[in-house]
Amino acid sequence: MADNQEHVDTPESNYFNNHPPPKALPKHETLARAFVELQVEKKRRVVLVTSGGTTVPLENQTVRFIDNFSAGTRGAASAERFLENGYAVIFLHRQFSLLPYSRHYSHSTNCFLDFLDESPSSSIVVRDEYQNAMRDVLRKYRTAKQNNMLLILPFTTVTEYIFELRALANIMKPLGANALFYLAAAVSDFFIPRDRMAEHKIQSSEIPSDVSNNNNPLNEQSSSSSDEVYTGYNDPQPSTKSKKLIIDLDPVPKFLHRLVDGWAPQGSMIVSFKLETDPNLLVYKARTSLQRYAHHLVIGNLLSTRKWEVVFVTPEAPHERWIRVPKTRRSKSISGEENQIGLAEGSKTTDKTQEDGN
Ligand code: PAZ
Repeated sequence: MADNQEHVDTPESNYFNNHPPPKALPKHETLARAFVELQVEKKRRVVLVTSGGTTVPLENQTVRFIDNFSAGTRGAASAERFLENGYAVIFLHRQFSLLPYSRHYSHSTNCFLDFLDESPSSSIVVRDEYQNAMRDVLRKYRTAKQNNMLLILPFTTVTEYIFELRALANIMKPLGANALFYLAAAVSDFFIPRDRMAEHKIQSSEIPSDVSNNNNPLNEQSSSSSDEVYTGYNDPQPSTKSKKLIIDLDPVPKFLHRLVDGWAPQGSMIVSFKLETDPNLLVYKARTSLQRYAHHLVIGNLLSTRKWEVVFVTPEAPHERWIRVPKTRRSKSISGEENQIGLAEGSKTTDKTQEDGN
């Protein structure tokens, strides 16, 4: 059986069998295969960094979708640290989220135009005060590109993400213990199965059946097959419709154990992230995840403090280790953006944090 085929009847295999693969997958696989072959030849370690949030479309021809929080800062910052530490990086990111290096000069808070000026001869130049910092970023970016150390691949939906993850893990098999998975993407836990998804834009008012026979939930609610309706209106009396949209989501099957038990190369290392908002839950959830999937490391973070502190939860003692950036070192980047803990950067910070008694 090919590694990317699922024949057993499990929630995971049903997911793959019931959803078409993303259109871009064959192209991404070709790029990834060539990239991995090169890294094997060069005996480099390769990390797959996932970054940004997945979407859950409400319609097949998608107008509306549910999104997951994540700007992609953690993933992009960590990718830079991995590159600086000799790793080749496959950067699987939510389309239009932050990218390694360019993140310093992009998005609304850091408009790249603010870094530029017009010289007396009308050429566009970088403003004097940003020259050093920008040169540094540019050199690192060029080095990564010229040495074929960085492969950037996008996803948008949760389904695309899962297909890409499986395919990339499979392509990374020849790397064996030289492969690392660093799963910082914020992946939705819920989705609408394809067979319950509206084809067209969900309507907020009833459409006469002679105009359209599409799957408007408002129309379907009055039909007898109400159990096939994935969205509907919360009013039992269609004549007094309250115009509420009820969305019925299924849990996304847990793919981490498939990654650990089958997709990932033997001997590879798997690091997952856990985001919570309730401080009382964070370590418990991170530990539970580690026990359930038996991978190597869960990095826990809270939404409100994620830029300054993370907790490493490991199977080995000390089991729980907090890494904090002391207040004095919460410097702003050249573009004014506050620094974010990346893996290598974070490890350094631990000692410093302990020295500072934080
Ligand atoms: O992308 P970002 O820097 O804004 O946020 C990073 C993060 C919080 C999404 C990441 O560190 C993380 O925890 N990812 C896993 C989220 C989850 O529990 O699914």
